[in-house]
Amino acid sequence: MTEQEQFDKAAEAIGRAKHLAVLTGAGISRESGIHTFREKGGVWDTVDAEKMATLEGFLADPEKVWKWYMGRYESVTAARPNPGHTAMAELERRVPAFTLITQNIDGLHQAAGSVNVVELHGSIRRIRCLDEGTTSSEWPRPGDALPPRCKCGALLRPDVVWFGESLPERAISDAFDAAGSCDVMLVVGTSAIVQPAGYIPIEAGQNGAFVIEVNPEETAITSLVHVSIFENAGSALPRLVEAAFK
Ligand code: BJW
Repeated sequence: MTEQEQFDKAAEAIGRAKHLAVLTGAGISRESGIHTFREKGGVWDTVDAEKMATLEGFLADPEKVWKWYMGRYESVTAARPNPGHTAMAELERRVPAFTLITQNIDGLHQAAGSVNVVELHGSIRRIRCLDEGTTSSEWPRPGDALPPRCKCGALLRPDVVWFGESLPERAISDAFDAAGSCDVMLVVGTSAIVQPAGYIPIEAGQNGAFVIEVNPEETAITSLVHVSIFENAGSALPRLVEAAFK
């Protein structure tokens, strides 16, 4: 199939979808200025994931991990949604049933107007008490003592999912329910390396869904999807939505 044929097939499937599920990763926020993880110059090129994105790393040096997350919080809250995010919010308004599953912690889908968002890896816009599990959006202010502590005295942490930690139960069950019931799945801007998120499109495909991938590069699931659009999300997604509902 030519690139144009693949694009047309994807648009046709989206236009006909009764339940469309979308899985997004860091690539969809790249054009909002947020780094991806595993590309050259990505997050894991500059920091050690074992030290910064595991509970063990956090407990070994909570101040260092908090300082790093404070910087990331600042860049995420300064970022704005791009046309890729906006196109996903538009899809939600057009398709009869729609589930947006994201691995991103940046909140940019919600900022673009998406409502039904399943956050698999939590949100950098919330903090959580390590003991009580209670969450709040009261992020520490620049100059506050780090690490911040809960009123109960326990350490507070960013409400994100680190390596070796379970994903939020409700999010994982909503995501796999959608993979089991959607007729079309669109996978955008993820290497699909991290599990269990990377398995969601595979599950959808095994359940008979038509799986479309939008990514400038090949990924761990490219050989398993029905159609690949090798483009940036910010340019491909608005055109895809327009072509699907013309
Ligand atoms: C564009 C673009 C543009 C660029 N447009 N596209 C062996 C087998 C199976 C599992 C494991 C295993 N060994 C270990 C595990 C478990 C582990 C795992 O999967 N590890 C892998 C690295 C192998 N998973 C876990 O630990 C998970 N928990 C779990 O499994 O619990 C059960 C368990 C418990 C105990 C032991 C074992 C299992 C939790 C995973 C948590 C992931 N957390 C992070 C950090 C979040 C917080 C933070 O940000 O600070 O989540 S890691 C990071 O990766 C982040 C992301 O959400 C996640 C996925 O990354 P993503 O989005 O795919 O980004 P990239 O960079 O990989 O890809 C970007 C893509 O965009 C690229 O393809 C580009 O081409 C593309 N792109 N520009 C469109 N403009």
